[in-house]
Amino acid sequence: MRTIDLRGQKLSPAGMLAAVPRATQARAEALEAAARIVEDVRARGVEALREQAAQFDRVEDHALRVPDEQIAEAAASVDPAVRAALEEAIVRVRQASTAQVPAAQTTQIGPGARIVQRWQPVNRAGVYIPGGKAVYPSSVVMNVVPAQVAGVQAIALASPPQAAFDGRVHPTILAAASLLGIDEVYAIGGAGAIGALAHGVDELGLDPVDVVSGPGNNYVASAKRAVAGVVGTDSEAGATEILIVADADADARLIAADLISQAEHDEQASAVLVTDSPALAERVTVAVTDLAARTHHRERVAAALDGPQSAIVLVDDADTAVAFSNAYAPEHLELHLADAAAVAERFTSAGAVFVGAHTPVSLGDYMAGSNHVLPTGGQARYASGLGAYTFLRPQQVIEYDRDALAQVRERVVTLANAEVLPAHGDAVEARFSEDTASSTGD
Ligand code: HSO
Ligand code: ZN
Repeated sequence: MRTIDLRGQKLSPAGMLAAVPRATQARAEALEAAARIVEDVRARGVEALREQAAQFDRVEDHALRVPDEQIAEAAASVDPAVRAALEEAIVRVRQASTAQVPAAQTTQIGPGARIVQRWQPVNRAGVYIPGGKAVYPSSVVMNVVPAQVAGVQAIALASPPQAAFDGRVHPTILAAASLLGIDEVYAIGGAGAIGALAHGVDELGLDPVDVVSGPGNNYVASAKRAVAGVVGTDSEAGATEILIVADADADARLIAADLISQAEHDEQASAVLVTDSPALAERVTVAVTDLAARTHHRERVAAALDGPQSAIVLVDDADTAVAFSNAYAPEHLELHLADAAAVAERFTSAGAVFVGAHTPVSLGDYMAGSNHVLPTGGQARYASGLGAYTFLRPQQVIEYDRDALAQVRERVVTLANAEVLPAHGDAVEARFSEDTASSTGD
Protein backbone atom coordinates (compact mmCIF):
# COMPACT_ATOMS: atom_id res chain seq x y z
CA MET A 1 0.00 0.00 0.00
CA ARG A 2 1.57 3.27 -1.07
CA THR A 3 1.83 6.43 1.03
CA ILE A 4 0.98 9.76 -0.54
CA ASP A 5 2.37 12.79 1.27
CA LEU A 6 0.09 15.78 0.72
CA ARG A 7 1.59 17.86 3.52
CA GLY A 8 2.32 21.48 2.71
CA GLN A 9 0.39 21.32 -0.56
CA LYS A 10 -2.79 23.28 0.26
CA LEU A 11 -4.80 21.33 -2.31
CA SER A 12 -8.30 22.20 -3.51
CA PRO A 13 -10.98 19.47 -3.21
CA ALA A 14 -10.38 18.61 -6.89
CA GLY A 15 -6.63 18.40 -6.26
CA MET A 16 -7.22 16.00 -3.35
CA LEU A 17 -9.42 13.78 -5.52
CA ALA A 18 -6.79 13.71 -8.26
CA ALA A 19 -4.19 12.50 -5.74
CA VAL A 20 -6.21 9.35 -4.97
CA PRO A 21 -8.15 8.52 -8.13
CA ARG A 22 -10.97 6.02 -7.91
CA ALA A 23 -10.74 2.71 -9.72
CA THR A 24 -11.58 3.29 -13.35
CA GLN A 25 -14.57 1.42 -14.65
CA ALA A 26 -15.25 0.93 -18.33
CA ARG A 27 -18.43 2.94 -17.95
CA ALA A 28 -19.24 3.93 -21.56
CA GLU A 29 -18.79 0.41 -22.84
CA ALA A 30 -20.85 -1.08 -19.97
CA LEU A 31 -23.62 1.48 -20.51
CA GLU A 32 -23.96 0.48 -24.11
CA ALA A 33 -23.89 -3.25 -23.41
CA ALA A 34 -26.35 -2.95 -20.51
CA ALA A 35 -28.79 -0.86 -22.55
CA ARG A 36 -28.70 -3.49 -25.31
CA ILE A 37 -29.37 -6.30 -22.81
CA VAL A 38 -32.25 -4.41 -21.18
CA GLU A 39 -33.84 -3.67 -24.56
CA ASP A 40 -33.47 -7.29 -25.61
CA VAL A 41 -35.32 -8.43 -22.48
CA ARG A 42 -38.04 -5.86 -23.08
CA ALA A 43 -38.50 -6.99 -26.69
CA ARG A 44 -38.00 -10.76 -26.47
CA GLY A 45 -38.66 -11.62 -22.80
CA VAL A 46 -37.92 -15.21 -21.79
CA GLU A 47 -36.05 -16.02 -24.97
CA ALA A 48 -33.55 -13.22 -24.31
CA LEU A 49 -33.24 -14.17 -20.64
CA ARG A 50 -32.39 -17.78 -21.53
CA GLU A 51 -29.73 -16.70 -24.01
CA GLN A 52 -28.21 -14.36 -21.42
CA ALA A 53 -28.19 -17.10 -18.75
CA ALA A 54 -26.34 -19.43 -21.15
CA GLN A 55 -23.82 -16.72 -22.03
CA PHE A 56 -23.17 -15.05 -18.66
CA ASP A 57 -24.10 -17.68 -16.06
CA ARG A 58 -23.34 -20.85 -18.08
CA VAL A 59 -26.77 -22.21 -17.17
CA GLU A 60 -29.42 -23.71 -19.46
CA ASP A 61 -33.05 -24.78 -19.09
CA HIS A 62 -33.28 -23.63 -15.50
CA ALA A 63 -36.47 -22.47 -13.76
CA LEU A 64 -36.56 -18.70 -14.28
CA ARG A 65 -39.25 -18.35 -11.62
CA VAL A 66 -38.08 -20.14 -8.50
CA PRO A 67 -40.71 -22.69 -7.40
CA ASP A 68 -42.13 -22.32 -3.88
CA GLU A 69 -40.82 -25.77 -2.87
CA GLN A 70 -37.26 -24.69 -3.65
CA ILE A 71 -37.59 -21.70 -1.35
CA ALA A 72 -39.11 -23.81 1.43
CA GLU A 73 -36.38 -26.43 1.02
CA ALA A 74 -33.64 -23.80 1.30
CA ALA A 75 -35.24 -22.39 4.43
CA ALA A 76 -35.44 -25.84 6.01
CA SER A 77 -31.83 -26.75 5.32
CA VAL A 78 -30.03 -23.50 6.17
CA ASP A 79 -27.45 -23.72 8.98
CA PRO A 80 -29.32 -22.82 12.20
CA ALA A 81 -26.56 -20.39 13.26
CA VAL A 82 -26.81 -18.56 9.92
CA ARG A 83 -30.57 -18.50 10.29
CA ALA A 84 -30.30 -17.03 13.80
CA ALA A 85 -27.81 -14.40 12.63
CA LEU A 86 -30.07 -13.41 9.73
CA GLU A 87 -33.01 -13.16 12.13
CA GLU A 88 -31.03 -10.88 14.44
CA ALA A 89 -30.01 -8.72 11.47
CA ILE A 90 -33.64 -8.50 10.35
CA VAL A 91 -34.76 -7.27 13.79
CA ARG A 92 -32.03 -4.61 13.95
CA VAL A 93 -32.41 -3.35 10.38
CA ARG A 94 -36.17 -3.21 10.87
CA GLN A 95 -35.71 -1.08 14.01
CA ALA A 96 -33.42 1.42 12.26
CA SER A 97 -35.50 1.47 9.04
CA THR A 98 -38.66 2.30 10.95
CA ALA A 99 -37.12 5.65 11.91
CA GLN A 100 -36.82 6.40 8.17
CA VAL A 101 -40.56 6.66 7.63
CA PRO A 102 -41.58 10.26 8.24
CA ALA A 103 -44.95 10.96 9.83
CA ALA A 104 -47.48 12.87 7.73
CA GLN A 105 -47.28 16.63 8.37
CA THR A 106 -50.15 19.07 8.13
CA THR A 107 -49.38 22.74 7.47
CA GLN A 108 -52.19 25.18 8.16
CA ILE A 109 -51.54 27.92 5.58
CA GLY A 110 -54.47 29.97 6.90
CA PRO A 111 -58.03 29.39 8.17
CA GLY A 112 -59.60 26.68 5.97
CA ALA A 113 -56.41 26.24 3.96
CA ARG A 114 -54.18 23.28 4.59
CA ILE A 115 -51.55 21.16 2.96
CA VAL A 116 -50.79 17.66 4.09
CA GLN A 117 -47.42 16.17 3.23
CA ARG A 118 -47.67 12.39 3.33
CA TRP A 119 -45.33 9.57 2.38
CA GLN A 120 -46.72 6.98 0.02
CA PRO A 121 -45.01 3.64 -0.53
CA VAL A 122 -44.63 2.46 -4.11
CA ASN A 123 -46.85 -0.51 -4.98
CA ARG A 124 -44.23 -2.90 -6.18
CA ALA A 125 -40.48 -3.14 -5.65
CA GLY A 126 -37.87 -5.27 -7.38
CA VAL A 127 -34.70 -6.05 -5.45
CA TYR A 128 -31.56 -7.36 -7.07
CA ILE A 129 -29.13 -9.56 -5.13
CA PRO A 130 -25.82 -10.18 -6.89
CA GLY A 131 -24.32 -13.63 -7.00
CA GLY A 132 -21.10 -13.40 -8.95
CA LYS A 133 -17.81 -13.02 -7.06
CA ALA A 134 -19.59 -13.49 -3.74
CA VAL A 135 -23.05 -14.36 -2.49
CA TYR A 136 -24.61 -11.93 -0.05
CA PRO A 137 -27.67 -13.17 1.85
CA SER A 138 -27.15 -10.13 4.10
CA SER A 139 -28.05 -7.96 1.10
CA VAL A 140 -31.47 -9.67 0.97
CA VAL A 141 -32.10 -8.29 4.46
CA MET A 142 -30.75 -4.83 3.55
CA ASN A 143 -33.04 -4.51 0.51
CA VAL A 144 -36.21 -6.27 1.58
CA VAL A 145 -36.60 -4.97 5.15
CA PRO A 146 -36.68 -1.24 4.22
CA ALA A 147 -39.20 -1.97 1.44
CA GLN A 148 -41.43 -3.85 3.88
CA VAL A 149 -41.08 -1.14 6.52
CA ALA A 150 -42.07 1.46 3.90
CA GLY A 151 -45.27 -0.50 3.31
CA VAL A 152 -44.55 -1.85 -0.18
CA GLN A 153 -47.23 -4.45 -0.93
CA ALA A 154 -45.41 -6.62 -3.48
CA ILE A 155 -41.69 -7.37 -3.56
CA ALA A 156 -39.99 -9.41 -6.29
CA LEU A 157 -36.41 -10.60 -5.85
CA ALA A 158 -33.96 -11.48 -8.63
CA SER A 159 -30.56 -13.15 -8.27
CA PRO A 160 -28.36 -14.98 -10.79
CA PRO A 161 -28.81 -18.69 -11.42
CA GLN A 162 -25.77 -20.55 -10.05
CA ALA A 163 -24.09 -23.14 -12.29
CA ALA A 164 -22.77 -24.82 -9.12
CA PHE A 165 -26.35 -25.28 -7.85
CA ASP A 166 -27.96 -26.67 -11.00
CA GLY A 167 -29.08 -23.26 -12.20
CA ARG A 168 -30.80 -22.43 -8.92
CA VAL A 169 -30.50 -19.22 -6.94
CA HIS A 170 -27.98 -19.67 -4.12
CA PRO A 171 -29.76 -21.53 -1.27
CA THR A 172 -28.70 -19.05 1.44
CA ILE A 173 -30.25 -16.23 -0.59
CA LEU A 174 -33.45 -18.27 -0.90
CA ALA A 175 -33.38 -18.97 2.85
CA ALA A 176 -33.05 -15.26 3.63
CA ALA A 177 -35.93 -14.50 1.24
CA SER A 178 -38.06 -17.11 2.95
CA LEU A 179 -37.33 -15.70 6.42
CA LEU A 180 -38.72 -12.40 5.15
CA GLY A 181 -41.80 -13.98 3.60
CA ILE A 182 -40.71 -13.30 0.01
CA ASP A 183 -42.05 -15.90 -2.42
CA GLU A 184 -41.67 -14.13 -5.75
CA VAL A 185 -38.08 -14.97 -6.69
CA TYR A 186 -36.47 -15.11 -10.13
CA ALA A 187 -33.25 -16.84 -11.12
CA ILE A 188 -32.16 -14.01 -13.39
CA GLY A 189 -28.84 -12.17 -13.16
CA GLY A 190 -27.05 -9.01 -14.22
CA ALA A 191 -28.38 -6.30 -16.50
CA GLY A 192 -31.08 -8.67 -17.80
CA ALA A 193 -32.57 -8.92 -14.30
CA ILE A 194 -32.84 -5.14 -14.04
CA GLY A 195 -34.55 -5.06 -17.45
CA ALA A 196 -36.94 -7.87 -16.46
CA LEU A 197 -37.94 -6.16 -13.20
CA ALA A 198 -38.36 -2.75 -14.83
CA HIS A 199 -40.27 -3.84 -17.94
CA GLY A 200 -41.89 -7.02 -16.65
CA VAL A 201 -41.92 -10.41 -18.39
CA ASP A 202 -45.41 -11.49 -19.38
CA GLU A 203 -44.59 -15.12 -19.93
CA LEU A 204 -43.22 -15.42 -16.39
CA GLY A 205 -46.09 -13.55 -14.79
CA LEU A 206 -43.51 -10.94 -13.74
CA ASP A 207 -45.30 -7.60 -13.53
CA PRO A 208 -43.20 -4.45 -13.93
CA VAL A 209 -42.05 -2.96 -10.63
CA ASP A 210 -42.04 0.71 -9.60
CA VAL A 211 -38.59 0.81 -7.98
CA VAL A 212 -35.53 -1.36 -8.58
CA SER A 213 -32.96 -1.47 -5.77
CA GLY A 214 -29.82 -3.35 -4.94
CA PRO A 215 -26.08 -3.41 -5.43
CA GLY A 216 -24.28 -4.89 -8.40
CA ASN A 217 -21.36 -4.70 -10.76
CA ASN A 218 -20.71 -2.14 -13.45
CA TYR A 219 -23.28 -3.75 -15.78
CA VAL A 220 -26.01 -3.80 -13.14
CA ALA A 221 -25.33 -0.13 -12.31
CA SER A 222 -25.39 0.70 -16.02
CA ALA A 223 -28.66 -1.20 -16.47
CA LYS A 224 -30.19 0.88 -13.66
CA ARG A 225 -29.28 3.98 -15.64
CA ALA A 226 -30.80 2.41 -18.76
CA VAL A 227 -34.19 1.99 -17.04
CA ALA A 228 -34.25 5.48 -15.48
CA GLY A 229 -37.50 7.12 -16.45
CA VAL A 230 -39.25 3.75 -16.51
CA VAL A 231 -38.75 2.99 -12.81
CA GLY A 232 -37.14 4.59 -9.77
CA THR A 233 -33.78 3.25 -8.65
CA ASP A 234 -31.63 3.53 -5.55
CA SER A 235 -28.16 5.07 -5.78
CA GLU A 236 -25.35 3.07 -7.34
CA ALA A 237 -23.49 0.72 -5.02
CA GLY A 238 -20.41 -0.43 -6.89
CA ALA A 239 -16.97 -1.58 -5.72
CA THR A 240 -16.65 -1.13 -1.96
CA GLU A 241 -14.78 1.83 -0.46
CA ILE A 242 -13.49 2.47 3.05
CA LEU A 243 -11.86 5.69 4.15
CA ILE A 244 -10.43 5.84 7.66
CA VAL A 245 -9.50 9.10 9.36
CA ALA A 246 -7.19 8.47 12.30
CA ASP A 247 -5.02 10.39 14.75
CA ALA A 248 -1.66 9.60 16.33
CA ASP A 249 -3.14 7.49 19.15
CA ALA A 250 -5.24 5.21 16.92
CA ASP A 251 -4.73 1.44 16.93
CA ALA A 252 -2.85 0.46 13.75
CA ARG A 253 -3.85 -3.20 14.07
CA LEU A 254 -7.58 -2.36 14.02
CA ILE A 255 -7.13 0.07 11.12
CA ALA A 256 -5.28 -2.59 9.10
CA ALA A 257 -8.02 -5.15 9.85
CA ASP A 258 -10.75 -2.78 8.71
CA LEU A 259 -8.96 -1.73 5.50
CA ILE A 260 -8.49 -5.39 4.61
CA SER A 261 -12.08 -6.29 5.53
CA GLN A 262 -13.39 -4.17 2.67
CA ALA A 263 -10.49 -4.87 0.30
CA GLU A 264 -11.50 -8.55 0.34
CA HIS A 265 -14.69 -7.72 -1.62
CA ASP A 266 -13.07 -6.82 -4.90
CA GLU A 267 -9.80 -6.08 -6.70
CA GLN A 268 -11.36 -2.70 -7.45
CA ALA A 269 -12.16 -1.93 -3.79
CA SER A 270 -10.67 1.29 -2.40
CA ALA A 271 -9.03 1.34 1.04
CA VAL A 272 -7.74 4.73 2.14
CA LEU A 273 -6.28 5.95 5.42
CA VAL A 274 -6.00 9.70 6.04
CA THR A 275 -3.90 10.85 8.96
CA ASP A 276 -1.79 13.75 10.15
CA SER A 277 0.52 11.38 12.02
CA PRO A 278 3.55 10.03 10.08
CA ALA A 279 4.18 7.62 12.96
CA LEU A 280 0.70 6.10 12.66
CA ALA A 281 1.08 5.88 8.87
CA GLU A 282 4.26 3.88 9.43
CA ARG A 283 2.61 1.54 11.97
CA VAL A 284 -0.38 0.92 9.67
CA THR A 285 1.92 0.12 6.72
CA VAL A 286 3.62 -2.54 8.81
CA ALA A 287 0.34 -3.94 10.17
CA VAL A 288 -1.32 -4.07 6.73
CA THR A 289 1.65 -5.83 5.17
CA ASP A 290 1.62 -8.42 7.93
CA LEU A 291 -2.15 -9.05 7.93
CA ALA A 292 -2.64 -8.94 4.16
CA ALA A 293 -0.14 -11.76 3.70
CA ARG A 294 -2.17 -14.03 5.98
CA THR A 295 -5.74 -13.21 5.02
CA HIS A 296 -8.02 -15.70 3.22
CA HIS A 297 -8.52 -13.68 0.01
CA ARG A 298 -4.90 -12.49 -0.02
CA GLU A 299 -4.60 -12.16 -3.80
CA ARG A 300 -7.73 -10.07 -4.15
CA VAL A 301 -6.76 -8.00 -1.11
CA ALA A 302 -3.25 -7.38 -2.47
CA ALA A 303 -4.71 -6.27 -5.82
CA ALA A 304 -7.08 -3.84 -4.08
CA LEU A 305 -4.50 -2.42 -1.65
CA ASP A 306 -1.77 -2.07 -4.28
CA GLY A 307 -4.11 -0.49 -6.82
CA PRO A 308 -3.97 3.26 -7.48
CA GLN A 309 -7.35 3.61 -5.73
CA SER A 310 -5.89 2.71 -2.31
CA ALA A 311 -3.37 4.69 -0.25
CA ILE A 312 -2.23 6.02 3.08
CA VAL A 313 -2.58 9.78 2.77
CA LEU A 314 -0.54 12.10 4.99
CA VAL A 315 -2.09 15.51 5.60
CA ASP A 316 -1.03 18.59 7.59
CA ASP A 317 -3.71 18.57 10.26
CA ALA A 318 -7.17 17.45 11.41
CA ASP A 319 -8.94 20.14 9.36
CA THR A 320 -7.33 18.95 6.14
CA ALA A 321 -8.35 15.38 6.99
CA VAL A 322 -11.96 16.57 7.25
CA ALA A 323 -11.65 18.44 3.94
CA PHE A 324 -10.15 15.40 2.22
CA SER A 325 -12.90 13.09 3.47
CA ASN A 326 -15.67 15.49 2.47
CA ALA A 327 -14.17 15.87 -1.02
CA TYR A 328 -13.75 12.11 -1.44
CA ALA A 329 -17.28 11.29 -0.18
CA PRO A 330 -16.53 7.65 0.60
CA GLU A 331 -19.08 4.87 0.81
CA HIS A 332 -17.87 4.05 4.34
CA LEU A 333 -16.07 6.45 6.66
CA GLU A 334 -14.45 5.29 9.92
CA LEU A 335 -13.29 7.78 12.54
CA HIS A 336 -10.46 6.56 14.76
CA LEU A 337 -10.02 9.83 16.60
CA ALA A 338 -9.80 10.60 20.31
CA ASP A 339 -12.72 13.03 19.89
CA ALA A 340 -14.54 11.00 17.21
CA ALA A 341 -18.05 11.52 18.57
CA ALA A 342 -17.52 15.25 18.98
CA VAL A 343 -16.16 15.85 15.47
CA ALA A 344 -18.35 13.35 13.57
CA GLU A 345 -20.75 16.06 12.43
CA ARG A 346 -17.97 17.82 10.53
CA PHE A 347 -17.85 14.86 8.13
CA THR A 348 -20.75 15.74 5.86
CA SER A 349 -20.24 13.52 2.82
CA ALA A 350 -20.15 9.77 3.36
CA GLY A 351 -22.59 6.93 2.71
CA ALA A 352 -22.30 5.92 6.38
CA VAL A 353 -20.09 7.14 9.23
CA PHE A 354 -18.66 4.66 11.76
CA VAL A 355 -17.68 6.45 14.94
CA GLY A 356 -14.92 5.21 17.26
CA ALA A 357 -12.69 2.17 17.46
CA HIS A 358 -15.50 -0.25 18.34
CA THR A 359 -17.65 0.44 15.30
CA PRO A 360 -16.05 -1.37 12.35
CA VAL A 361 -17.62 -1.29 8.89
CA SER A 362 -18.12 -5.05 9.00
CA LEU A 363 -20.48 -4.54 11.96
CA GLY A 364 -22.52 -2.31 9.66
CA ASP A 365 -22.27 -4.86 6.84
CA TYR A 366 -24.27 -7.33 8.89
CA MET A 367 -25.57 -6.40 12.28
CA ALA A 368 -25.47 -2.73 13.32
CA GLY A 369 -29.03 -2.09 12.10
CA SER A 370 -27.86 0.44 9.51
CA ASN A 371 -28.04 -0.40 5.80
CA HIS A 372 -25.04 -1.69 3.87
CA VAL A 373 -26.26 -0.70 0.40
CA LEU A 374 -24.49 2.67 0.15
CA PRO A 375 -23.46 5.09 -2.59
CA THR A 376 -19.97 4.56 -4.03
CA GLY A 377 -17.82 6.45 -6.52
CA GLY A 378 -18.35 9.82 -4.80
CA GLN A 379 -22.14 9.66 -5.15
CA ALA A 380 -22.38 10.25 -1.38
CA ARG A 381 -21.91 13.93 -2.30
CA TYR A 382 -25.56 13.98 -3.39
CA ALA A 383 -27.10 10.58 -2.69
CA SER A 384 -27.93 8.41 0.30
CA GLY A 385 -27.80 4.74 1.10
CA LEU A 386 -30.76 2.43 0.74
CA GLY A 387 -33.52 2.99 3.26
CA ALA A 388 -37.27 2.94 3.71
CA TYR A 389 -37.32 6.33 1.93
CA THR A 390 -36.03 4.64 -1.25
CA PHE A 391 -39.51 3.13 -1.55
CA LEU A 392 -41.49 6.19 -0.41
CA ARG A 393 -42.82 9.13 -2.40
CA PRO A 394 -43.62 12.40 -0.65
CA GLN A 395 -47.04 13.52 -1.81
CA GLN A 396 -48.91 16.78 -1.14
CA VAL A 397 -52.62 16.80 -0.45
CA ILE A 398 -54.20 20.25 -0.75
CA GLU A 399 -57.52 21.28 0.76
CA TYR A 400 -59.04 24.83 0.73
CA ASP A 401 -62.58 25.79 1.69
CA ARG A 402 -64.61 28.57 -0.01
CA ASP A 403 -63.49 31.36 2.31
CA ALA A 404 -59.84 30.38 2.05
CA LEU A 405 -60.09 30.33 -1.75
CA ALA A 406 -61.83 33.72 -1.70
CA GLN A 407 -58.84 35.13 0.18
CA VAL A 408 -56.45 34.48 -2.72
CA ARG A 409 -58.96 34.58 -5.58
CA GLU A 410 -57.65 37.84 -7.04
CA ARG A 411 -54.01 36.85 -6.69
CA VAL A 412 -54.57 33.71 -8.76
CA VAL A 413 -56.35 35.68 -11.48
CA THR A 414 -53.52 38.23 -11.55
CA LEU A 415 -50.82 35.61 -12.04
CA ALA A 416 -52.93 33.62 -14.51
CA ASN A 417 -53.40 36.75 -16.65
CA ALA A 418 -49.70 37.57 -16.35
CA GLU A 419 -48.99 34.16 -17.87
CA VAL A 420 -51.80 34.64 -20.43
CA LEU A 421 -53.57 31.57 -19.11
CA PRO A 422 -56.98 33.13 -18.42
CA ALA A 423 -58.79 29.80 -18.11
CA HIS A 424 -56.77 29.24 -14.95
CA GLY A 425 -58.26 32.38 -13.42
CA ASP A 426 -61.71 31.49 -14.74
CA ALA A 427 -61.57 28.14 -12.95
CA VAL A 428 -61.20 29.98 -9.64
CA GLU A 429 -63.83 32.62 -10.48
CA ALA A 430 -66.32 29.88 -11.41
CA ARG A 431 -66.50 29.01 -7.69
CA PHE A 432 -67.97 32.45 -7.00
CA SER A 433 -70.44 32.95 -9.86
CA GLU A 434 -73.43 31.18 -11.32
CA ASP A 435 -72.40 32.05 -14.90
CA THR A 436 -70.41 29.74 -17.08
CA ALA A 437 -66.88 31.11 -17.03
CA SER A 438 -65.59 32.63 -20.20
CA SER A 439 -62.03 31.80 -21.11
CA THR A 440 -61.54 34.33 -23.86
CA GLY A 441 -59.39 36.46 -21.60
CA ASP A 442 -61.07 39.64 -22.86
N1 HSO B 1 -19.37 -3.98 2.51
C1 HSO B 1 -20.32 -4.33 1.45
C2 HSO B 1 -21.54 -5.04 1.95
C3 HSO B 1 -21.31 -6.43 2.45
N2 HSO B 1 -20.26 -6.84 3.16
C4 HSO B 1 -22.11 -7.52 2.32
C5 HSO B 1 -20.41 -8.12 3.47
N3 HSO B 1 -21.52 -8.55 2.92
C6 HSO B 1 -20.73 -3.04 0.74
O1 HSO B 1 -21.10 -2.04 1.59
ZN1 ZN C 1 -18.42 -5.76 3.33
